[in-house]
Amino acid sequence: MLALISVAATGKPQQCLKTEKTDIIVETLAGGLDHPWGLAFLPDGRLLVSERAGHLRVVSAEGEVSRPLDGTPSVHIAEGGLLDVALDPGFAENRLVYLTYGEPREDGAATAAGRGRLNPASTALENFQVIFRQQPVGTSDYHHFGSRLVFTSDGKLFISTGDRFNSDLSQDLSADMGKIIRINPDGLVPFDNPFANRQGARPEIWSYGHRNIQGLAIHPDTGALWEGEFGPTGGDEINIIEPGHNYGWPLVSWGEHVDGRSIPKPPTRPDLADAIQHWTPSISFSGMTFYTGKAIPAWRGNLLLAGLASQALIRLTLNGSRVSGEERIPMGERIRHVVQGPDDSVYLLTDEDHGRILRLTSER
Ligand SMILES: [Ca+2]
Repeated sequence: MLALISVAATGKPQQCLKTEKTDIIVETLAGGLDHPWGLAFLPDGRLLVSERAGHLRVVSAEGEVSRPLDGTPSVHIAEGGLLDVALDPGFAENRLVYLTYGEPREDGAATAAGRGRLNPASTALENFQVIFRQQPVGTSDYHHFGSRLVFTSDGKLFISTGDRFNSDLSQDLSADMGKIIRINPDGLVPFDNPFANRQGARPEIWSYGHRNIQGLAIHPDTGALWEGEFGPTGGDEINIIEPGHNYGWPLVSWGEHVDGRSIPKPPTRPDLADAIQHWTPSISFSGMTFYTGKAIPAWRGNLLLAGLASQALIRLTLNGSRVSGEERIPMGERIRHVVQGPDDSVYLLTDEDHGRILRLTSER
C-alpha cells in the first residue's frame, strides 16, 4: 500500500508502493485535472493531457497545468467526451495532434477522430479536421464510445470504437460500431484493408465483433496489435488482433448481458477469434501498455493495465502470446490510463473529479 516517504527535490510528495517484484516510488506530477483520459509526450518534455469534459491541456515537466487549448472540437460527454490524444509520428516537423472523442451529431452522437496543428505557443490546435466519423449514428446517446489511437511503424492509424450499446452492430460490417478501424493519418482508407473490396462493408474496418475497446497497444517485439475491451457482466478481454477476424461479441462472451440475459454457451466458437485472457468478475480496465523501459527493470516485458472499478494497476507477465501471471497493485483510485514516458517512468491518469498524473519509478 501507499505510504508517504519523503518530499522530492521538485517539492512533490513521494510515496512508496510495495509490490511483488520491486518497491516503487509514486510521485504526483500534476493534479486538479477533471477526469483525465489520454496522455501524449511532446518532444520538449511537456505532456498533452485530455480531460473527458472536452479540454486539452499542456503540462510542464514541473507539473504546471495550462489553461485549455483553443481549437479543439465540441464533444458529447456521457461515456464519451474527449478521449485519447496522440502525436503524429512526424510531429517534430508537422506538429500534428490527433484526438478521438464523442461527437455530437444532428441525430445523436458517435465516435470521431480528427487532427490539428499545435501552434508554436502550444495554446491552440489550428485547422482541426475530422478524419474519421463512426457511421451510422448510434441509437444510444450514452454508452460505449471507445476509444484509443495507436500509430503503427508503417504510419497507419488504428482507432478503437465501442458498440454504442447496440451489440448487433458489432457483427454488421456496414457499421463502424464495435470495430477496430485502420486509416491513413489523413483519413483515407488503405487499399490493403481486409474489407476494402467487399460489397456492403465499410472499408476502414480492420477487425470486428468487439464490445467497447479502451485498450490498444502494439507489442514491442512482434509488432502485433493487442486490444483490451470491457465485457458485459464479467468477460473483460484481451485479444491479439488479426485483420478481418471476428472477435465474437455478442455471439459469444465469457460474461453475461448486463440485463441478466445469458449469452449462449460455449463462450467461444472455432470460427470466432477467442480472447487470450478474460476476467470474471470484471477488472474493468481502460488503457494498456507494454513496459519496455529501464526505470523499473523488474517490470520489463510486462503488460500493464489501468483498472477503473478495480482501482488498481494490473501487471501481467507474458509468455509469448499467453498471459503467465498477474499482479493487482491497489492504487485506491480509478485508473484510466497507463503510459510509458520518454524517461521510462510509468505514468498513470486517475479517473477522478480532481484527477492526477502519477509518475512511477523504481526505488533507487
Ligand atoms: Ca470476444
